[in-house]
Amino acid sequence: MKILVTGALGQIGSELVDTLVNRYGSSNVIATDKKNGKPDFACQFINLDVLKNKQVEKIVKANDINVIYHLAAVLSAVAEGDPDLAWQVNMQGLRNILNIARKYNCSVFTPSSIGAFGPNTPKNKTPQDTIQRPTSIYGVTKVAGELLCDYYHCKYGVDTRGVRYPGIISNKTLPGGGTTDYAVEIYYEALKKQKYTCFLEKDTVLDMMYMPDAIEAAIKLMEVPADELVHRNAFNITAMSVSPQDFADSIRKFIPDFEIEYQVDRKRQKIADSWPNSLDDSAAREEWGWNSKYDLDTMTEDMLEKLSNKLEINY
Ligand code: NAD
Ligand code: AKB
Repeated sequence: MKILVTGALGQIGSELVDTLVNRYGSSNVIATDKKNGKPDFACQFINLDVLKNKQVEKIVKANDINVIYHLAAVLSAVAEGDPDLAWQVNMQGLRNILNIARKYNCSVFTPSSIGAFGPNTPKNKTPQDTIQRPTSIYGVTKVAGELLCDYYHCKYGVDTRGVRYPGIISNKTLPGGGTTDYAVEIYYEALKKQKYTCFLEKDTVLDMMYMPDAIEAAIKLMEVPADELVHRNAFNITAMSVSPQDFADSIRKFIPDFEIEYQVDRKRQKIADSWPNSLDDSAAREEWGWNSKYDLDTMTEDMLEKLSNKLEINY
């Protein structure tokens, strides 16, 4: 197996690459990103813009790539500020990857999001197959991406797979400009200042997940035999359904003086209000054995421990 990861310097990619390297060996993973970072990966890193078709093809061909984790994307808050960029990267970028996957017989993992749902989607226990009329440009690209992946599978036989990730919480790389970013910032600020000003309202409930579960989901889905999948693209997955107030209560179990206040950013609040409160992930559980390990408190304990080491702040 030779794996290419796009968008590898992002929140998810930076941790997925490490796990892929541990699992499949450093010579079998190539990490790429448009950004010029200083990656600490134990595998090869190449600068790659997924909009540059010929470059993508050159790398796939030269390295006999047969699995692509396509993570290059623009997230919801940034997308809303630049819808043209979001369309280019999230749609044209995906299309380029799918065309190359078709030509070189690669399987492709592409994450969708809770952002693929909209205000008239059932809010609680949102079903796997339901109304999808998102009102953000991010959501529009995510639904279209889900459909495009289905299309490439049905029409050309490309082995496309994907999950609808909820907000992901992690401690290695900061999130890239989404609506759920508060759920990461809150831990950094809890350690640095014992205080956080949240940009969403205190009772805005959204699905969330700790990074180790998110990585496990991607790899597990890509390893399952194809004939066991009915919903191959865009599986609902979740680990917890929580509000800013729930995060604050959980943090207070470890940092009793922690305080939270609210200064609502109307643009991100509007996006959050259009997303579900909780997903029904039974299709993922039934078809490929999806199960999360972390709940809110076990995640909080681990986040605070890891961040306290990273930031060298005791609590
Ligand atoms: P991120 O913003 O942290 O990282 C995206 C990476 O893509 C960045 O490193 C960026 O430099 C790169 N990129 C942007 N344009 C590019 C281009 N033209 N060519 C190559 N690279 C480019 O995003 P993430 O959080 O790691 O998300 C990865 C995927 O997971 C995305 O599809 C996102 O929609 C999805 N997702 C993420 C979350 C989450 O909470 N992090 C939740 C749901 C879905
Ligand atoms: C965002 O907020 O844009 C992402 C997501 C849930 O897709 N974290």
